[in-house]
Amino acid sequence: MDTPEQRIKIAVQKTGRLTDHSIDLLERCGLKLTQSKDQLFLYGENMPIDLLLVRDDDIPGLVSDDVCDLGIVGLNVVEEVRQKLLADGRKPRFKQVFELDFGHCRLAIAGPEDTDYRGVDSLKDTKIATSYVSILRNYLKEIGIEAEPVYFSGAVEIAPKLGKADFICDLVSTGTTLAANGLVELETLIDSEAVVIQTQEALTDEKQALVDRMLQRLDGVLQVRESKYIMLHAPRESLAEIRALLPGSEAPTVMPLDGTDDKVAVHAVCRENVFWETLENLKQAGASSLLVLPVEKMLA
Ligand code: PRT
Ligand code: ZN
Repeated sequence: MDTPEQRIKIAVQKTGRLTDHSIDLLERCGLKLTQSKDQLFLYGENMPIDLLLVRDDDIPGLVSDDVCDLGIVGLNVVEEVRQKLLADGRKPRFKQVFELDFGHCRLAIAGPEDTDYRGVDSLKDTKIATSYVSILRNYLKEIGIEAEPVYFSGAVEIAPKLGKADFICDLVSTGTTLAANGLVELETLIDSEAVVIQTQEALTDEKQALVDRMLQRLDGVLQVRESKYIMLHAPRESLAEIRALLPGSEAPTVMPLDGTDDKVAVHAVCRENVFWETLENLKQAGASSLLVLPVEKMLA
C-alpha cells in the first residue's frame, strides 16, 4: 500500500462546468476512481493518484501551497491568481504544463447595446464590473486607459442595469447571457480553456515519473479525440496528390497490393476529423476502397 506521501493529488472542480470533463479525461487515461464517503476525494484504485474535489478558485492556491501536485482549472482563474500574486509582490508557485481543449471561453469587456462605443478610448473614466480585477487592471494599464474596476463576485452582467458600472468584464462562451441582458461584446482580454497546472516544488523521482506518465497519457487521449485511421487504395501515379489531401497526417504507410503493380494501399493516422468532402476529394483523385476508423489509444 502506498503511503499518502507517495500518492499524487490532483485538484479538480467539485461541481461546475469543468467537473465532468476533468474526471472523464482522467478516467480515459486509465484511472479507476471511487468516491470517498465525505465526497471530498475520488480515490484512484489502480494507480496511486487521488482527486481532491474543490471550488475552482481554490485550485491554484492548493497547487501553489503544495497540498496538491497537479490541478485542472480554467486559464482565466490561473491568470487572475497569477497576476494578483505578482501585483502583491509574490511569486506564483505553480506552472502551467498542459492545455486541455475543453472549457473554452473568453474574458471580454461588454457594454449596453445602446452605448456609443468607439474603441478602447470609450472606456476612459468609466466603471467596469468584474470578478477579474487583476487581469482587467493589467489590461487597462497595457492599453493606457484609466478606468475603475469594480469587484463583483457573481451576476456581473446585471451591474450596468443596477447603475453600478458602465461596462462589464466577464467570461463569455456562446454570448447568450450577454444578449439576454442587453449587452454587446466589445474587447477580448484573454482566450481561455482548461489547463493542467503543476506545483513548482520539486517532486520525488517516483512522483515526477508518475506525473510524466499521466501527462503523456493525457497527450495521447487529446490527440485521439479528433484522430482517425484512414485506409484506401490509390493508383501509384496519384499518390502525391492523395497524400496531400490526407488531413493532418505526416507519414502514411504505403504498401503494395497483391496482384497489381499500378495500385497501392495507403494507411494513415489523420490528426484531424475526416469529413465527407475529404473522402469525396480523395475519390475524385483516384482513391478507392476508402475506410475511416476511430482511433482508441495513441502513444507517441
Ligand atoms: O463553484 P465554483 O467556484 O467551482 O464554480 P464557478 O461557478 O466559479 O465556475 P463554473 O463552473 O461556472 O466555470 C468553471 C470554468 O469554466 C470557468 O472558470 C471557465 O474557465 C470555464 N467556462 C467556460 C465558463 C464559461 N465557459 C462560461 N460561459 N465559466 C463561466 N461561464 C459563465 C459566464 O461567467 C457567464 O455568466 O457563463 C455565462 C456566459 O455564458 P454564455 O454561454 O451565455 O456566453
Ligand atoms: Zn469559481
